[in-house]
Amino acid sequence: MYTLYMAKGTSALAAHILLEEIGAEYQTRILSVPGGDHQAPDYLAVNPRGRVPALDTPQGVITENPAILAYLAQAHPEQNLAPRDPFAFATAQSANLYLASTMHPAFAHKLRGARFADDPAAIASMKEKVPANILECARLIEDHLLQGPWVLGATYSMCDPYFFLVHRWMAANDISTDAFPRIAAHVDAMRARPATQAALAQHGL
Ligand SMILES: N[C@@H](CCC(=O)N[C@@H](CS)C(=O)NCC(=O)O)C(=O)O
Repeated sequence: MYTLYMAKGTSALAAHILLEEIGAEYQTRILSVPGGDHQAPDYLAVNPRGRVPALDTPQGVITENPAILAYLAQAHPEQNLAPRDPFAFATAQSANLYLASTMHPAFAHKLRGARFADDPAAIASMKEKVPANILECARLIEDHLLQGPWVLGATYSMCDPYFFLVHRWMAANDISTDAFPRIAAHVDAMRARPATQAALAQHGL
């Protein structure tokens, strides 16, 4: 039995979709980020980083989206959600880590500028730059990372639930998927899957 610590509408959606895809036994603990639940002592005891998601597993807690996704894929090898060849696995990790280390932080500058600067003008300037940075990330994903129809090509993998967040980060910055046919087709293919639908429903989306 897994426990997914999540907040609705956040990047926890990726692990949530993968749990549904696997058909794993899990429960959710729903936190409110605006309500500050992620900074409350009982949650900091689970994840001292004070972020969601966190996944409690029979071996302990895992944090960071790419680590959670890779763990779930490797803990359920029969589901074929991660390549076994080292180079192919590294390619999958490279795609997921691009989201974790570049696109998600670029998005975070919209709301979390105060983590990077104190000067209100600097914060405003960072915020202003977010749509351009998200657009640049989307272009790289369209042209280089999303092979189509799935991220890794013909086979659905641990990367797909994470890349489903891309269009949400784009939409939050008023960037349409119209000029991004691979991303648009990926969104449609993801939405057609019962696991995605089940997770979205639990996020009220
Ligand atoms: N690097 C972390 C980032 C997680 C993260 O920033 N989650 C957001 C929700 S999408 C969060 O907890 N935000 C609360 C905050 O930044 O205080 C990961 O990939 O898991």
